[in-house]
Amino acid sequence: MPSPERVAVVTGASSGIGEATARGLAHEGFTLVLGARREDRLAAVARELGGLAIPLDVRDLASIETFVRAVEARYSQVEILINNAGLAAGLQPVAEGSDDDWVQMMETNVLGVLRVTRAMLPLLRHAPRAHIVNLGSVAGFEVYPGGVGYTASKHAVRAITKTLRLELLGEPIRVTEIEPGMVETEFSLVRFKGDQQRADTVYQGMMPLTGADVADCIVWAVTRPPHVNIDEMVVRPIAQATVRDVARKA
Ligand code: NDP
Ligand code: 8X3
Repeated sequence: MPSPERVAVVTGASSGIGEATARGLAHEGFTLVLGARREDRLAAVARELGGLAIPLDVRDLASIETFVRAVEARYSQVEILINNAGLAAGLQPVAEGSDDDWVQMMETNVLGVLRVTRAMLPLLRHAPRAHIVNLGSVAGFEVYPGGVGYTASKHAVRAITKTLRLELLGEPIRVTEIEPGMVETEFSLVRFKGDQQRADTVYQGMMPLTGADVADCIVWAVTRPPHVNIDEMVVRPIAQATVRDVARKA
């Protein structure tokens, strides 16, 4: 039976790593609050896992505020915040970069994490111990041609994570960044705007991580004893050494 005192909020829980993390946290007995834009998908996950689904667009401040008010109406404290909602849009060099793509990535991956964290902090501070987990990426410390909007946004997530760890020092709030390499989710389909064939080529001839592989790392980090802070965790498929070095079979 989930304890109402141990609430975990997962943004971007309608697919991929967020959905898998929600599943892992439910298994550990956390009470789930799940946010994302695709309400039908989110409701299905919440129904299956017994959590609360609340529509959330992390690009929209009013949506974040409504989301947090809905959490507050139900729970007095939140123990875990998983800042997972995020995306890549496009793969163009700077010279051909799309403003819309850059704005979408910055608003989602950077401002979204900042605004959700700011809005959730009072509830996290009400918990006897809390934990913020940010989904960074190997793109937070590596770069590749065409990836600038995404890599810049994930470099920013790294800065946000480190800043939070300094600002929350002395409080019982842990701060962790998970930095995955290639994970086969809807990530590439979103990046290539629905082009399934192009998305499939990203993982051709190699075995990528799954959302569940990354969720395992997240669940492990949040279930360490409260005095143990996993600062960051880099996790890649064995076939990937860097963002650009991937061993593929013909
Ligand atoms: P998915 O596309 O499968 O999932 C992304 C999730 O983010 C969806 O649930 C989506 O929900 C949500 N989301 C996107 N935009 C918004 C928004 N504006 N408001 C609320 N929710 C939003 O991809 P992944 O599971 O792979 O991605 C999850 C995180 O992991 C991202 O931060 C990504 O950058 C990171 N990551 C992914 C890697 C990979 O290779 N897949 C590697 C390293 C990091 P909805 O569309 O319903 O709103
Ligand atoms: C996703 C990994 O290599 O596509 O965060 O940037 S990569």
